Formats: sequence, C-alpha cells, structure tokens
Amino acid sequence: MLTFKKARTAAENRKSSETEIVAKVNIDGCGNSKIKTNIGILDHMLELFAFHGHFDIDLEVKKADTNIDIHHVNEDIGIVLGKIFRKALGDRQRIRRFGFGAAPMESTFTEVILDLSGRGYFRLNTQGALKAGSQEGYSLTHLEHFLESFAHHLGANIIVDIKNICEDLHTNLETIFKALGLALDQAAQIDQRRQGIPSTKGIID
Ligand SMILES: [Mn+2]
Repeated sequence: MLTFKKARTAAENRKSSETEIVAKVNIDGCGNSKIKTNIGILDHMLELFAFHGHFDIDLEVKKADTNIDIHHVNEDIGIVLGKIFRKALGDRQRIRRFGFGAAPMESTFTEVILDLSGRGYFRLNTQGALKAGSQEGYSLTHLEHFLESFAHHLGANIIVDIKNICEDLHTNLETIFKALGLALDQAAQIDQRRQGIPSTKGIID
C-alpha cells in the first residue's frame, strides 16, 4: 500500500508596497476555508473553489491600496494563491497532472481544462459574447487578471470556457470557480499507478 500521509501544505506571506497577503493551503484538505480579501464577491468565490476542490485555504489580506481600486489586490491574491499551490505540489511526483471540471448554474455553464505542466498560461473564452459588466466592484476583466496571475505563479495551463454567459456576474463567476476547484482537485490528486514525475521529460519545472 502506497502511503502519502504527509499532507501537501504550504504557506506564504507576501508584502509589497501595494499589498500584504498571508495565506496557507492544504491540498489534501476537506474544503474548509477562511477567506478575508475585503472583496465580498471574491471571498464567496474562493470559498466555493476551496469547498469543491477539497482544499483547506486560509487567506487574509492585511493591507491593500484599495483607496486606488481593487486592481493590485485582486492580482496579488492570484499570485499568492498560485505560489502556495505551487509550493504545496512540490516536485509534482505522481500527480494526475491534467484536470477537467464543469459546473452549471441555471443555463450558464463553464468548462475548465488544466495541465499542471509547470508552464503558466491562461485563456478565458466567452464564445464571442460580451463580457458581463461590473458587479459589486468586480468584473470578468478582474477575473481574467486574477486567473492569469494564478496560472503563471502556479505553473499551470488553464483554459476556461464559459458557455451561455448570462448578465449576472455572480452566476458566471460561480460556474467558473466551482469548475476550477473540480479541475484542480482532479489534476492535483495522486495517481497510484504513476511512478515519479508525470512527464516523459522526467521533470516538471
Ligand atoms: Mn452565490
């Protein structure tokens, strides 16, 4: 019987002249989270992401230059989350590496396909539909910045396809964050059949 009893965890305390964010993650968690970004809608989305990905996440924004707007803090949360997941994955031995997740809400649904390849790439496809406007100070443009930072710092290729996008940003975002949690959970899981690094190159960096 193979044992991976040591939980895959990591923490980060990132300080810049613009923001200060502390966070920790347990990839092999139960979906518990304590999120305090001071952006209500993002707190809610990250809780959904953690819950459906079975990740335990503790994240607190201690300082942010929101007197300007949420641009910096939104991106920096993506950076910090990407970093802690990257650290917790370590050398990525025996992970499934690829993940797919899909989640609907009413007639809107999102498919997320990702590869924990070490290379950061992000794309959001909206099938040519206009990106829904801002809501609660957040928008799909913020979401793109957030996921771009996350993908680059995690070292993952993430493609998000939102189908039948609706006018309600909250609904659109829910399908994205749930699908992302499902996809990342799958990709990060240990495959008992795999020996070593899941790449023919023998390394993921
Ligand atoms: Mn909701």
